[in-house]
Amino acid sequence: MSPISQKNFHTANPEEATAIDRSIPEFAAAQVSDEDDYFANHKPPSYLPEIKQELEEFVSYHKETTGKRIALVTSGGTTVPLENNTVRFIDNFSAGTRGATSAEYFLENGYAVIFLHREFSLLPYSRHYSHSTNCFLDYMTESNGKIEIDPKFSDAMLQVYRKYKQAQDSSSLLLIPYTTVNQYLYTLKLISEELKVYGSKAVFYLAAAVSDFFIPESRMPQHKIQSSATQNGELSIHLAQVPKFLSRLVDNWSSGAMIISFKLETDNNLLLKKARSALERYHHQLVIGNLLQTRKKEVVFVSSDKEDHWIRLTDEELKNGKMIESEMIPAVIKLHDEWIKKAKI
Ligand code: 9Z3
Repeated sequence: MSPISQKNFHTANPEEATAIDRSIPEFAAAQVSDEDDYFANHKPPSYLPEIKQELEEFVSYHKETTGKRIALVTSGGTTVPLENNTVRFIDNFSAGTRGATSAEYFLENGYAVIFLHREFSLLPYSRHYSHSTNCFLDYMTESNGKIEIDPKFSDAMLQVYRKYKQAQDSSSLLLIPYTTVNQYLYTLKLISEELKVYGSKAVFYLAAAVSDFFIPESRMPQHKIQSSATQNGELSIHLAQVPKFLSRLVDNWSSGAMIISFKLETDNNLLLKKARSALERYHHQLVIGNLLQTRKKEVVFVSSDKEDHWIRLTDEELKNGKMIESEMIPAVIKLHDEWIKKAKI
Protein backbone atom coordinates (compact mmCIF):
# COMPACT_ATOMS: atom_id res chain seq x y z
CA MET A 1 0.00 0.00 0.00
CA SER A 2 1.11 3.53 -0.60
CA PRO A 3 2.63 5.24 2.43
CA ILE A 4 0.48 8.26 1.62
CA SER A 5 -3.01 7.68 2.91
CA GLN A 6 -5.72 9.31 0.85
CA LYS A 7 -9.02 10.46 2.18
CA ASN A 8 -12.08 8.98 0.48
CA PHE A 9 -14.33 11.81 -0.56
CA HIS A 10 -17.80 10.91 -1.72
CA THR A 11 -19.08 13.31 -4.31
CA ALA A 12 -22.36 11.46 -4.88
CA ASN A 13 -24.03 12.34 -1.59
CA PRO A 14 -26.44 15.22 -2.04
CA GLU A 15 -26.59 18.08 0.43
CA GLU A 16 -29.65 17.35 2.55
CA ALA A 17 -30.75 20.97 2.60
CA THR A 18 -31.14 20.99 -1.17
CA ALA A 19 -33.21 17.78 -1.40
CA ILE A 20 -36.37 18.17 -3.47
CA ASP A 21 -39.76 18.81 -1.90
CA ARG A 22 -42.14 15.92 -2.59
CA SER A 23 -45.12 17.08 -0.58
CA ILE A 24 -47.13 17.42 -3.80
CA PRO A 25 -49.92 14.83 -4.30
CA GLU A 26 -49.14 11.48 -5.92
CA PHE A 27 -49.75 10.87 -9.63
CA ALA A 28 -52.75 8.74 -10.51
CA ALA A 29 -52.15 4.99 -10.89
CA ALA A 30 -51.81 3.85 -14.52
CA GLN A 31 -54.98 2.52 -16.17
CA VAL A 32 -55.21 -0.10 -18.91
CA SER A 33 -55.40 2.73 -21.46
CA ASP A 34 -52.15 4.28 -20.14
CA GLU A 35 -50.48 0.92 -20.54
CA ASP A 36 -51.80 0.47 -24.08
CA ASP A 37 -50.74 4.01 -24.96
CA TYR A 38 -47.27 3.62 -23.54
CA PHE A 39 -46.45 0.29 -25.14
CA ALA A 40 -48.05 1.27 -28.46
CA ASN A 41 -45.96 4.44 -28.64
CA HIS A 42 -42.60 3.21 -27.39
CA LYS A 43 -40.51 0.60 -29.16
CA PRO A 44 -39.36 -2.45 -27.22
CA PRO A 45 -35.61 -2.94 -26.87
CA SER A 46 -34.32 -5.06 -29.78
CA TYR A 47 -32.72 -7.66 -27.47
CA LEU A 48 -35.98 -8.48 -25.64
CA PRO A 49 -36.54 -11.85 -27.41
CA GLU A 50 -33.11 -13.05 -26.18
CA ILE A 51 -33.98 -12.08 -22.64
CA LYS A 52 -37.28 -13.89 -22.96
CA GLN A 53 -35.46 -17.06 -23.92
CA GLU A 54 -33.02 -16.79 -20.98
CA LEU A 55 -35.92 -16.20 -18.64
CA GLU A 56 -37.89 -19.18 -19.91
CA GLU A 57 -34.88 -21.44 -19.35
CA PHE A 58 -34.19 -20.04 -15.89
CA VAL A 59 -37.79 -20.21 -14.70
CA SER A 60 -38.48 -23.69 -16.03
CA TYR A 61 -35.15 -25.01 -14.66
CA HIS A 62 -36.00 -23.86 -11.15
CA LYS A 63 -39.63 -24.87 -11.39
CA GLU A 64 -38.90 -28.37 -12.58
CA THR A 65 -35.47 -29.16 -11.16
CA THR A 66 -34.59 -27.24 -7.99
CA GLY A 67 -38.02 -26.17 -6.75
CA LYS A 68 -36.43 -22.98 -5.40
CA ARG A 69 -38.49 -19.89 -4.83
CA ILE A 70 -37.64 -16.97 -7.15
CA ALA A 71 -36.99 -13.38 -6.12
CA LEU A 72 -37.08 -10.69 -8.78
CA VAL A 73 -34.81 -7.96 -7.44
CA THR A 74 -34.76 -4.65 -9.33
CA SER A 75 -31.81 -2.41 -8.64
CA GLY A 76 -30.19 0.90 -9.58
CA GLY A 77 -31.48 4.01 -11.30
CA THR A 78 -33.08 4.38 -14.72
CA THR A 79 -31.79 6.92 -17.22
CA VAL A 80 -33.98 9.31 -19.18
CA PRO A 81 -32.37 10.01 -22.55
CA LEU A 82 -32.72 13.52 -23.96
CA GLU A 83 -31.77 12.45 -27.49
CA ASN A 84 -32.31 9.27 -29.49
CA ASN A 85 -28.62 9.02 -30.28
CA THR A 86 -28.01 9.62 -26.65
CA VAL A 87 -25.29 12.04 -25.70
CA ARG A 88 -27.13 13.45 -22.69
CA PHE A 89 -29.50 11.89 -20.22
CA ILE A 90 -31.05 12.49 -16.81
CA ASP A 91 -29.99 10.06 -14.12
CA ASN A 92 -30.40 9.56 -10.38
CA PHE A 93 -28.27 8.78 -7.36
CA SER A 94 -28.91 5.06 -6.93
CA ALA A 95 -25.77 2.92 -7.04
CA GLY A 96 -27.66 -0.34 -6.55
CA THR A 97 -26.32 -1.12 -3.08
CA ARG A 98 -29.75 -2.08 -1.74
CA GLY A 99 -30.53 -4.35 -4.68
CA ALA A 100 -27.13 -6.05 -4.97
CA THR A 101 -26.86 -6.68 -1.23
CA SER A 102 -30.45 -7.92 -0.96
CA ALA A 103 -29.88 -10.32 -3.85
CA GLU A 104 -26.97 -11.89 -1.94
CA TYR A 105 -29.16 -12.50 1.10
CA PHE A 106 -31.97 -13.98 -0.99
CA LEU A 107 -29.43 -16.35 -2.59
CA GLU A 108 -27.97 -17.28 0.79
CA ASN A 109 -31.46 -18.14 1.96
CA GLY A 110 -32.04 -20.60 -0.87
CA TYR A 111 -33.81 -18.39 -3.41
CA ALA A 112 -33.03 -18.17 -7.10
CA VAL A 113 -32.69 -14.50 -8.08
CA ILE A 114 -33.48 -12.60 -11.25
CA PHE A 115 -31.44 -9.44 -10.88
CA LEU A 116 -32.87 -6.68 -13.10
CA HIS A 117 -30.26 -3.99 -12.73
CA ARG A 118 -28.93 -0.80 -14.24
CA GLU A 119 -25.99 -1.88 -16.35
CA PHE A 120 -22.66 -1.06 -14.63
CA SER A 121 -24.30 -0.50 -11.25
CA LEU A 122 -23.36 -2.71 -8.30
CA LEU A 123 -23.73 -6.48 -8.74
CA PRO A 124 -24.12 -9.17 -6.08
CA TYR A 125 -20.69 -10.37 -4.87
CA SER A 126 -18.57 -8.18 -7.13
CA ARG A 127 -20.00 -5.17 -5.23
CA HIS A 128 -17.50 -5.96 -2.45
CA TYR A 129 -14.67 -4.95 -4.76
CA SER A 130 -16.13 -2.66 -7.40
CA HIS A 131 -17.18 0.99 -7.36
CA SER A 132 -15.06 1.48 -4.27
CA THR A 133 -12.70 4.39 -3.92
CA ASN A 134 -9.98 1.72 -3.54
CA CYS A 135 -8.48 0.47 -6.75
CA PHE A 136 -8.86 -3.34 -7.13
CA LEU A 137 -5.06 -3.52 -7.43
CA ASP A 138 -4.89 -2.48 -3.76
CA TYR A 139 -6.14 -5.99 -2.93
CA MET A 140 -3.09 -7.51 -4.65
CA THR A 141 0.48 -7.97 -3.68
CA GLU A 142 3.63 -9.16 -5.47
CA SER A 143 5.43 -12.24 -4.29
CA ASN A 144 8.35 -13.93 -6.10
CA GLY A 145 7.57 -12.18 -9.36
CA LYS A 146 3.89 -13.21 -9.21
CA ILE A 147 0.80 -11.23 -8.36
CA GLU A 148 -1.49 -12.64 -5.68
CA ILE A 149 -4.25 -11.61 -3.27
CA ASP A 150 -2.81 -9.70 -0.35
CA PRO A 151 -3.11 -12.14 2.61
CA LYS A 152 -4.77 -9.47 4.70
CA PHE A 153 -7.78 -9.51 2.36
CA SER A 154 -7.79 -13.16 1.37
CA ASP A 155 -9.97 -14.61 4.16
CA ALA A 156 -12.76 -12.13 3.52
CA MET A 157 -12.41 -12.57 -0.25
CA LEU A 158 -12.58 -16.37 0.09
CA GLN A 159 -15.94 -16.07 1.87
CA VAL A 160 -17.32 -13.89 -0.91
CA TYR A 161 -15.82 -16.13 -3.59
CA ARG A 162 -17.43 -19.27 -2.13
CA LYS A 163 -20.87 -17.69 -2.06
CA TYR A 164 -20.39 -16.37 -5.60
CA LYS A 165 -19.31 -19.82 -6.86
CA GLN A 166 -22.26 -21.46 -5.14
CA ALA A 167 -24.66 -19.06 -6.87
CA GLN A 168 -22.93 -19.62 -10.23
CA ASP A 169 -22.66 -23.40 -9.97
CA SER A 170 -26.30 -23.78 -9.00
CA SER A 171 -27.44 -21.42 -11.81
CA SER A 172 -29.31 -19.45 -9.16
CA LEU A 173 -28.53 -15.94 -10.35
CA LEU A 174 -29.75 -14.46 -13.62
CA LEU A 175 -28.41 -11.00 -14.41
CA ILE A 176 -30.56 -8.84 -16.68
CA PRO A 177 -29.42 -5.28 -17.41
CA TYR A 178 -31.28 -2.12 -18.39
CA THR A 179 -30.16 1.46 -18.84
CA THR A 180 -33.15 3.58 -19.85
CA VAL A 181 -36.54 3.80 -18.20
CA ASN A 182 -38.11 2.38 -21.39
CA GLN A 183 -35.86 -0.69 -21.27
CA TYR A 184 -36.68 -1.11 -17.59
CA LEU A 185 -40.45 -1.00 -18.17
CA TYR A 186 -40.46 -3.42 -21.08
CA THR A 187 -38.19 -5.86 -19.27
CA LEU A 188 -40.13 -5.65 -16.00
CA LYS A 189 -43.35 -6.44 -17.86
CA LEU A 190 -41.72 -9.39 -19.62
CA ILE A 191 -40.27 -10.83 -16.40
CA SER A 192 -43.61 -10.44 -14.61
CA GLU A 193 -45.37 -12.34 -17.35
CA GLU A 194 -42.73 -15.09 -17.40
CA LEU A 195 -43.08 -15.47 -13.63
CA LYS A 196 -46.85 -15.97 -13.80
CA VAL A 197 -46.31 -19.75 -13.78
CA TYR A 198 -44.50 -19.39 -10.47
CA GLY A 199 -47.52 -18.03 -8.60
CA SER A 200 -47.01 -17.33 -4.92
CA LYS A 201 -43.48 -18.80 -4.89
CA ALA A 202 -42.25 -15.64 -6.63
CA VAL A 203 -41.51 -12.43 -4.77
CA PHE A 204 -41.03 -9.06 -6.48
CA TYR A 205 -38.62 -6.83 -4.59
CA LEU A 206 -38.72 -3.55 -6.50
CA ALA A 207 -35.78 -1.55 -5.19
CA ALA A 208 -34.80 0.20 -8.44
CA ALA A 209 -35.06 3.99 -8.43
CA VAL A 210 -37.34 4.52 -11.41
CA SER A 211 -37.69 7.95 -12.95
CA ASP A 212 -41.05 9.67 -12.55
CA PHE A 213 -40.54 11.74 -15.70
CA PHE A 214 -39.27 11.07 -19.22
CA ILE A 215 -39.31 12.32 -22.80
CA PRO A 216 -41.78 10.31 -24.90
CA GLU A 217 -40.35 8.81 -28.08
CA SER A 218 -42.55 11.02 -30.24
CA ARG A 219 -40.88 14.14 -28.84
CA MET A 220 -37.33 12.85 -28.69
CA PRO A 221 -34.86 14.51 -31.07
CA GLN A 222 -32.97 12.03 -33.24
CA HIS A 223 -29.60 13.74 -32.86
CA LYS A 224 -27.65 15.62 -30.23
CA ILE A 225 -29.41 18.82 -29.18
CA GLN A 226 -27.52 21.71 -30.73
CA SER A 227 -26.51 24.70 -28.68
CA SER A 228 -28.28 26.78 -31.37
CA ALA A 229 -31.56 25.19 -30.15
CA THR A 230 -31.52 27.41 -27.08
CA GLN A 231 -33.71 30.50 -26.75
CA ASN A 232 -32.12 33.51 -25.11
CA GLY A 233 -29.37 31.20 -23.92
CA GLU A 234 -31.82 28.86 -22.19
CA LEU A 235 -32.76 25.31 -23.10
CA SER A 236 -36.26 24.15 -22.16
CA ILE A 237 -36.99 20.46 -21.86
CA HIS A 238 -40.56 19.25 -21.37
CA LEU A 239 -40.82 15.99 -19.50
CA ALA A 240 -43.92 13.79 -19.40
CA GLN A 241 -44.98 11.65 -16.48
CA VAL A 242 -43.95 7.98 -16.53
CA PRO A 243 -47.19 6.02 -15.98
CA LYS A 244 -47.36 4.44 -12.51
CA PHE A 245 -47.22 0.86 -13.73
CA LEU A 246 -47.19 -0.75 -10.30
CA SER A 247 -50.98 -0.96 -10.48
CA ARG A 248 -50.77 -2.83 -13.79
CA LEU A 249 -48.10 -5.13 -12.41
CA VAL A 250 -50.24 -6.01 -9.40
CA ASP A 251 -53.51 -6.38 -11.34
CA ASN A 252 -52.37 -7.87 -14.58
CA TRP A 253 -48.71 -8.48 -15.36
CA SER A 254 -48.10 -10.84 -12.45
CA SER A 255 -50.24 -13.51 -10.88
CA GLY A 256 -50.16 -14.61 -7.26
CA ALA A 257 -46.65 -13.32 -6.52
CA MET A 258 -45.87 -11.33 -3.38
CA ILE A 259 -45.13 -7.76 -4.42
CA ILE A 260 -42.92 -5.40 -2.47
CA SER A 261 -42.24 -1.85 -3.55
CA PHE A 262 -39.95 0.75 -2.03
CA LYS A 263 -40.88 4.28 -1.12
CA LEU A 264 -38.09 6.81 -1.09
CA GLU A 265 -38.52 10.18 0.56
CA THR A 266 -36.22 12.89 1.84
CA ASP A 267 -38.68 14.35 4.34
CA ASN A 268 -39.26 12.24 7.44
CA ASN A 269 -42.73 13.72 7.94
CA LEU A 270 -43.91 12.33 4.61
CA LEU A 271 -42.45 8.84 4.63
CA LEU A 272 -45.16 6.85 6.43
CA LYS A 273 -47.98 8.80 4.82
CA LYS A 274 -46.61 8.18 1.33
CA ALA A 275 -45.87 4.51 2.04
CA ARG A 276 -49.46 3.96 3.22
CA SER A 277 -50.93 5.80 0.27
CA ALA A 278 -48.90 3.58 -2.11
CA LEU A 279 -50.36 0.48 -0.42
CA GLU A 280 -53.89 1.84 -0.73
CA ARG A 281 -53.43 2.74 -4.38
CA TYR A 282 -51.80 -0.43 -5.60
CA HIS A 283 -53.15 -3.05 -3.16
CA HIS A 284 -49.89 -4.95 -3.01
CA GLN A 285 -48.40 -6.67 0.02
CA LEU A 286 -45.61 -4.51 1.40
CA VAL A 287 -44.02 -1.11 1.05
CA ILE A 288 -40.54 -0.66 2.43
CA GLY A 289 -40.03 2.99 3.27
CA ASN A 290 -36.65 4.66 3.48
CA LEU A 291 -35.18 8.12 3.61
CA LEU A 292 -32.41 9.08 1.25
CA GLN A 293 -30.27 10.31 4.13
CA THR A 294 -30.63 7.26 6.40
CA ARG A 295 -31.41 4.44 3.95
CA LYS A 296 -28.44 2.33 4.98
CA LYS A 297 -29.34 2.59 8.65
CA GLU A 298 -33.11 2.33 8.95
CA VAL A 299 -36.13 1.21 6.93
CA VAL A 300 -39.78 0.72 7.77
CA PHE A 301 -42.04 -2.15 6.65
CA VAL A 302 -45.59 -0.92 6.00
CA SER A 303 -48.36 -3.40 5.21
CA SER A 304 -52.14 -3.38 5.47
CA ASP A 305 -52.45 -6.17 8.04
CA LYS A 306 -49.50 -5.54 10.40
CA GLU A 307 -48.11 -2.78 12.59
CA ASP A 308 -45.37 -0.67 11.01
CA HIS A 309 -42.09 -2.43 11.63
CA TRP A 310 -38.83 -0.50 11.79
CA ILE A 311 -35.50 -2.18 11.21
CA ARG A 312 -32.58 -0.16 12.53
CA LEU A 313 -28.83 -0.66 12.78
CA THR A 314 -26.79 0.88 15.56
CA ASP A 315 -23.83 3.11 14.73
CA GLU A 316 -21.60 0.35 16.09
CA GLU A 317 -23.13 -2.23 13.73
CA LEU A 318 -22.73 0.13 10.80
CA LYS A 319 -19.12 0.79 11.70
CA ASN A 320 -18.46 -2.95 11.78
CA GLY A 321 -19.75 -3.25 8.22
CA LYS A 322 -23.11 -4.83 9.00
CA MET A 323 -25.57 -4.31 6.14
CA ILE A 324 -29.20 -3.55 6.94
CA GLU A 325 -30.26 -6.01 4.20
CA SER A 326 -28.98 -8.85 6.43
CA GLU A 327 -32.00 -8.10 8.64
CA MET A 328 -34.41 -6.97 5.94
CA ILE A 329 -34.27 -10.12 3.83
CA PRO A 330 -35.00 -12.64 6.63
CA ALA A 331 -37.96 -10.42 7.59
CA VAL A 332 -39.16 -10.36 3.97
CA ILE A 333 -38.78 -14.14 3.74
CA LYS A 334 -40.94 -14.62 6.84
CA LEU A 335 -43.68 -12.60 5.17
CA HIS A 336 -43.21 -14.57 1.96
CA ASP A 337 -43.61 -17.84 3.95
CA GLU A 338 -46.94 -16.54 5.23
CA TRP A 339 -47.95 -15.42 1.76
CA ILE A 340 -47.28 -18.86 0.26
CA LYS A 341 -49.12 -20.58 3.11
CA LYS A 342 -52.13 -18.31 2.60
CA ALA A 343 -52.13 -18.97 -1.14
CA LYS A 344 -52.35 -22.73 -0.50
CA ILE A 345 -55.47 -22.48 1.66
C1 9Z3 B 1 -35.45 2.63 -2.92
O1 9Z3 B 1 -36.07 3.30 -2.14
C2 9Z3 B 1 -34.09 2.04 -2.60
O2 9Z3 B 1 -34.03 1.62 -1.28
C3 9Z3 B 1 -32.94 3.06 -2.87
C4 9Z3 B 1 -31.61 2.33 -2.62
C5 9Z3 B 1 -33.01 3.53 -4.33
C6 9Z3 B 1 -33.04 4.25 -1.92
P1 9Z3 B 1 -29.08 2.56 -3.28
O3 9Z3 B 1 -29.23 2.02 -4.67
O4 9Z3 B 1 -30.52 3.17 -2.84
O5 9Z3 B 1 -28.76 1.45 -2.29
O6 9Z3 B 1 -28.13 3.71 -3.21
N1 9Z3 B 1 -35.95 2.37 -4.17
C7 9Z3 B 1 -37.20 2.84 -4.69
C8 9Z3 B 1 -37.10 4.27 -5.09
C9 9Z3 B 1 -38.28 4.76 -5.88
O7 9Z3 B 1 -38.07 5.29 -6.92
N2 9Z3 B 1 -39.50 4.56 -5.43
C10 9Z3 B 1 -40.68 5.15 -6.04
C11 9Z3 B 1 -41.14 6.31 -5.17
O8 9Z3 B 1 -40.61 6.48 -4.06
C12 9Z3 B 1 -41.80 4.15 -6.09
S1 9Z3 B 1 -41.50 2.84 -7.18
O9 9Z3 B 1 -42.04 7.04 -5.60
